[in-house]
Amino acid sequence: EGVGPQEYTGIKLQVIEWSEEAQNTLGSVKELENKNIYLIAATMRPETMYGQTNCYVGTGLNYGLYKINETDVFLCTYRSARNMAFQGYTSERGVVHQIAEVKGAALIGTKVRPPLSKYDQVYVLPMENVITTKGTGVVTSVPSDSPDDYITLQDLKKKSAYYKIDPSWAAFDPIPIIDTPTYGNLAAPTVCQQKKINSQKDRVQLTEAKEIVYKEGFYNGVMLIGDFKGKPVQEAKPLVRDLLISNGQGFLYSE
Ligand code: A2H
Repeated sequence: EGVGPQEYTGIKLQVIEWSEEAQNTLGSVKELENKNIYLIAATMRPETMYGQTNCYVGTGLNYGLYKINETDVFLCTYRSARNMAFQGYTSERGVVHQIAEVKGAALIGTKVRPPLSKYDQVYVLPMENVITTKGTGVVTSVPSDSPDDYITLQDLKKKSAYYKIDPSWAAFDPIPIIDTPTYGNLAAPTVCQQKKINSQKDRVQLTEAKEIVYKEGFYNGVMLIGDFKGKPVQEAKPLVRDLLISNGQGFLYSE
């Protein structure tokens, strides 16, 4: 990718209820009892958090549960937990304390609370293109403004049996959160339809769609919802990031 460090916003999605498989492996771990456990997603678009409809993990990836302090546990990749420890988020700087390990596949169907979203509970679902070397390995899904998130959700709706999910977990509709002059208020679905993108395997077209939707949203988008409704996206972005941080629902994460 580019030169220099990437600045993400870490988003805390609190676990409300484990999937059956996660419950079987993590339910008996003493060190997790009475803790606030969060899946940590890394985003470049904090202003889109009003439109979260689900959360994605890679089924083949390994995740850890890391002790942050006496009350909080973060679920993310080891690589990102180590970065967080060196960025001062653990009680002891640079020290990574892994409580347990879990495969992405076991997390599918876990219910989490996405900060700022209209939906107060959403599900963890599988995405094929989650890479281990970027962010936390957890991607929060905003299908209104991310072509990857939208087309993956469409795949899951169409082929729920193949992806081994309950159809109700993928039944959350995209939320209009940003208005754009060229692609309306659901830019990602609109551009995916215009480009006839059929699945998350259409990587080349998806890369183009991502670029188009990103530029249009960032330079010409206006917030339709939330604390900074009516403001241009460029202005809202740092304001929403700061709001998430001051609420304790997010933090700066770089790599
Ligand atoms: B973005 P960059 Cl609305 N694997 O957040 C694959 N994708 C990952 C990832 C991983 N390990 N970690 C983070 N990401 C996604 C919101 C969003 C994002 C919108 C629109 C575009 C967009 C909601 N999903 O990203 O290459 C995360 O999704 C377009 C690239 O470091 C993160 O921001 O810029 C973005 O990719 C970071 O990718």
